[in-house]
Amino acid sequence: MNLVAAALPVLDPVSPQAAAISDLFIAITVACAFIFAIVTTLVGACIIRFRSKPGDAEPRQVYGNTRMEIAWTIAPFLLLLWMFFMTARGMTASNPDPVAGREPDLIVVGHQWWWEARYVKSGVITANEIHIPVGKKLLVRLESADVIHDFWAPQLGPKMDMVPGHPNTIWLQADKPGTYDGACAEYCGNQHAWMRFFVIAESEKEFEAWEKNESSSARFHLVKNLPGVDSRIHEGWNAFHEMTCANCHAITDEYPTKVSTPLPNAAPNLTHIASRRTLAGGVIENNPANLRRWLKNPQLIKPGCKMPNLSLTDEQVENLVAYFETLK
Ligand code: HEC
Ligand SMILES: [Cu+2]
Repeated sequence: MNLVAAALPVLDPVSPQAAAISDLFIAITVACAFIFAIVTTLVGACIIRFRSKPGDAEPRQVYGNTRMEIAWTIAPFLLLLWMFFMTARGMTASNPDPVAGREPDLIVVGHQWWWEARYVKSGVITANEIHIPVGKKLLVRLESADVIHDFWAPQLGPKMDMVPGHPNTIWLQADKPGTYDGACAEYCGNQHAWMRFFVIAESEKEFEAWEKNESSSARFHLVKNLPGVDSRIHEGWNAFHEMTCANCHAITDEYPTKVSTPLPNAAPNLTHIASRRTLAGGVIENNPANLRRWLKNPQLIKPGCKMPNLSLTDEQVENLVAYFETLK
């Protein structure tokens, strides 16, 4: 199953929208394979049956066959008509119209080269990891902050363009719990290939727990008051808020901060950075060693990305890593 999903996700759909695409793909592939088999068999049979043998006279010359010509015009016409209706049906089933007037559950914004996910009701903002409750059909509004991107989680539904100034909507649903890969499907600049995301489908309960944690502010204020806590964490907090980081990234904590409203969204929200699996659109796993490498010089890891090399000292990097590791 997982091997199939990895090789050809279209064969392992987990939502009715993706199943519609999968069914269409299979039906048309089978029909085409059938035609291919008939044509190759007939050509093969003719090559053998009518090959020239020594002593053959000139074969009988045939100048047309009305019945056959009608047949080979009508048969492909009917076949194309069938494909047309199958495709039209698949298109409607894979991308049903949004209910008029319904607010989206989720807004996903494509940025060069990462994804911002905003949960409309709870106000949760996260990046590159979209949690959803299993079996629920969520209406997602797709926007872009810069150029045209394309949202695509192959096992969950169709591709949909994210066009600057022209939001599109899509239904997002997963009927089985799991982690589903997604990627940008429209070339959008040099790090397009590292614009990956996950959709994590979990039970209603797990989803609620996740959303509750995400909507809480950073836990630094708790940690700070514990006796014996690493002073690095405090220094890291200072570094984040005193340097330019907070102009692009938001971390909401219960400390008076210089973070302005609306929160800066030029870069991923870091309030719960330590709970995410990857960094920078999936380019590296999220662990302290990689976080260190990233902060030391993001341009080495994701050349051209919109986070400049800030030439941090080793000391500053260590402090920031210590602080970020508390942001669960
Ligand atoms: C000019 C805006 C800008 C500034 C300033 C900036 N960053 Fe970033 N940062 C980004 C962008 C954009 C990304 C996402 C890069 C990508 O995935 O392509 C990012 C990614 C990150 C990530 C990975 C986040 C994730 O979820 O993948 C961390 C951690 C991070 N920055 C920390 C910092 C720290 C610490 C500072 C200050 C020392 C800082 N950034 C300053 C723009 C900025
Ligand atoms: Cu893109």
